[in-house]
Amino acid sequence: MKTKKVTTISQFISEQQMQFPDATGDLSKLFLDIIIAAKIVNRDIRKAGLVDILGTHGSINVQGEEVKKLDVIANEEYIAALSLGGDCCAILSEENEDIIRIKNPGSNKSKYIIAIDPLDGSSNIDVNASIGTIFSIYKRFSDVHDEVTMDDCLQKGENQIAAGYIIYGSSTMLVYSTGNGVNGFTLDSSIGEFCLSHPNIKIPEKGSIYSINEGNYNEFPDGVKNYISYCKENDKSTKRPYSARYIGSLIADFHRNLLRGGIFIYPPTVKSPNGKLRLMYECNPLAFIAEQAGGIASTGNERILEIIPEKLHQRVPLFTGSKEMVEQAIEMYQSNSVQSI
Ligand code: P6P
Repeated sequence: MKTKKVTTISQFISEQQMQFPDATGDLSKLFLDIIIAAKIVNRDIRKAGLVDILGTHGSINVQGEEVKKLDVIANEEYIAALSLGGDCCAILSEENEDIIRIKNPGSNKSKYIIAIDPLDGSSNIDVNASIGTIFSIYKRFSDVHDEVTMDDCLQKGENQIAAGYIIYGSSTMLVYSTGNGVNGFTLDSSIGEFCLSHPNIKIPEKGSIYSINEGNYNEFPDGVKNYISYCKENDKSTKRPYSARYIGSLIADFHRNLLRGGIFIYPPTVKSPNGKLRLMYECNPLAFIAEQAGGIASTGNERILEIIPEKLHQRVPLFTGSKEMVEQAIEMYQSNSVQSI
């Protein structure tokens, strides 16, 4: 029986690095720090129901110990791995109000900054739905001998050196891009390695899945309501009505659409005029991946990757997925985006 060649993510990263003779290897080492944390978080998630780390942060478990929410634990594990690795100088985390400047010897001389959502979809943790880690990597502007500045962290998405996510689903996958296409790696727990399983991912130009929380329908702008009606119309030539799929976990909805084709929309609503999703560690990394896979990511009015960030945790609306579907949705949104009551 012909044995299938297995390419581990470490082998893949070093092969990629060899294409850049002047590469120092720092980015590769940073990726390996992320991979270590991903394996640790995966281990904790897979046993979450057994070791009483579900539930709300601060509650006391049967042993009288304080229960930490899994997303708090994930945050601590990513910060620990990135700090110990010494390959990044600062972290912007969804779980921390301010920038985490890493002072370890070596770290403060690193040129890389990470923006991360350690465990997105936390409301799904206790019901065993897929959740994910999302990350972006930037290069600092300021001199490595100076303190990391806010400007170093508030960079627009098109400055990303790399971006990716880990989805803890029916299998655990790491999907990332360094600007040369998108590749997916599935964790083979029997050898403890992420192995190349989805080389050169391209999102289908058209799809027949739309993902949006229709519970907020009455708060949507008219243009979004019109697009939802369009998705539901009977038209065989465009494979409508589309299928509605909404897991309520951004990574799960995004990943399905990336592989199958589809559109994900978190639009502005009356209550949240900038939508709910965060620019720096949700929309920017996923926009980078979407574009590298041939898709689109927009606020409905502008390309996500061109937004100049103003705040670390700012929110933006998100329309992302298959090129033709997103273009159609944006056209309908812009032609009639009167905010309806
Ligand atoms: P809603 C999860 O809490 C999350 O941040 C994303 O993962 C998900 O796409 C979104 O919120 C779901 O929000 O308002 O539809 O429940």
